[in-house]
Amino acid sequence: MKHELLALLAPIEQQHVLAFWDRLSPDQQQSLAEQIRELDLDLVHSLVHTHVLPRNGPQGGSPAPLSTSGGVARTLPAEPPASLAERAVGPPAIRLNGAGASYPVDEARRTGIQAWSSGQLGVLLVAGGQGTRLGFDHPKGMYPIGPVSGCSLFQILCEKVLAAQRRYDVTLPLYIMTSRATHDETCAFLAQHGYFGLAPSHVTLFRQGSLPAVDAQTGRLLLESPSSLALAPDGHGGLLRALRSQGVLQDMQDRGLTRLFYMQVDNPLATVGEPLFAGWHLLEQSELSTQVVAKQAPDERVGNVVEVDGRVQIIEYSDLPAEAAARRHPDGSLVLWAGNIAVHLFELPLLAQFSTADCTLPFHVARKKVPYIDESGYRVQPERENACKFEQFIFDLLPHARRALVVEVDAEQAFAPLKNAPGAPRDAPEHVQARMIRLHRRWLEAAAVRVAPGVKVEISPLAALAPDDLAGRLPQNWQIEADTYIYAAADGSLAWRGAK
Ligand code: UD2
Repeated sequence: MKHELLALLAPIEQQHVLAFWDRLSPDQQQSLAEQIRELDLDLVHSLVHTHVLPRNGPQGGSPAPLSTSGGVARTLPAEPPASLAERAVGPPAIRLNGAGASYPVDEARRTGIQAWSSGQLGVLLVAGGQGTRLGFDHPKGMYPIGPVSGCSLFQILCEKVLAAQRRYDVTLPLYIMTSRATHDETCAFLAQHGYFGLAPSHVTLFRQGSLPAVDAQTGRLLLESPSSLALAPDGHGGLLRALRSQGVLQDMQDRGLTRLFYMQVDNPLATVGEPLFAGWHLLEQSELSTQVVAKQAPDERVGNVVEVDGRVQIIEYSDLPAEAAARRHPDGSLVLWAGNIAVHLFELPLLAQFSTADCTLPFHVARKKVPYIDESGYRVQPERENACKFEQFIFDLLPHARRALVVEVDAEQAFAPLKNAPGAPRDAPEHVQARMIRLHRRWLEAAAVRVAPGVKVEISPLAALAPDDLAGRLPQNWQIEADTYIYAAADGSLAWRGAK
């Protein structure tokens, strides 16, 4: 077996990963061999020669052709972000005040209700990220974010899908993309909780691919242990590869789906079932629609939805030069005003068109600290960014969509991402919970409920997916004096309790 592996690795000068082979047990040898065989070694070679070695001076080789499994995969063109930024302007969009809309709101609402009721819409939840910034040693979806209930992100988002199914009297198949890092625990967690009321046959968990981390200087594959490579999820753009390789696209087509509502696991305010976004998406015949929020500051850590040469693109916050981010109009508003909140509506044909083996999204390279095993077998915990990790971003499809609609939403209602550990200056659990409480307090006060200052309130999506679901169902002259979680009793009536 070692010779077979050497024959694979030597041509791309990566045979060092077998340095400890002779000391490994048969099981360890088998496991390392499987990891090596699963790698697209042409892709790895191309990534190293395109993105790693050229950065480190003249010895970097010429970019090897990117060919996967013998075929030649064409990388979709991607201009460097800094040069894109020079020509970037704010995208045409449907703004919160209705400006930019070519159709009246009530027509968009009617059309959106039809879309959600059509049986052709599925929901895609991306949950493959490693969530390292959160410091939570389980998949992020398991984080108990509910301010009073302690419900996990998975429970809140699954209940939104279930609530939308009930509202529109339809099945909304839910697809959850996991990764090698999150798959097993996520499967067990959802099964253990009965998929939070969803029919198991309508919930599909599928695993995205992994890509290896390489040494940022030499481009050599890093070993996480003597018998395993340092691997990481291949980015949410890995969705395209997984749709095909995991048979998910076929499953969606078999169920008659034609579009997908896409959201991230870290945003409990994702607007599942909200009709306007879907309505405008259909009326404008958009292939890839994106929700944005008006950025509050140039350096806000969200992708920048921009227009360049007439095409909508996203320049990630980490790639946007500060000068471009800070540009303002004479009225003081930001030129690059639109923050990507990673809520999209995809037409399935667009995903099918770009999930074939002959083209692939551009790769983004991130320099990270990745622990590794050195030549003598010791585990090194690096002090600095020693490695390159490779990711693809699904939003790089935007410039390839015939029509890419941008719709502004109110962050207070639609966006509260959980990114960082408690105590961080932004996007920590306390910030997410505060925004959830503010939103549900507003819903209750709009229904003439008085909520005492400082009291935490939380409403389960099964009790209300939107404020109008509360009308006529709350006690008259209700005054809430203590932390309260409002949920749906078994008979569908509203019930409430304090924190457990
Ligand atoms: C993401 C967006 C950013 C903005 C922000 C809003 C990217 C690159 N940037 O920033 O523009 O929209 O979110 O909150 O997306 N994921 C996978 N597989 C992967 C990597 C990520 O499923 O291989 C999921 C991950 O579970 C999470 C989401 O994608 O739900 C975002 O991933 P991230 O945390 O790496 O992206 P972030 O927060 O830097």
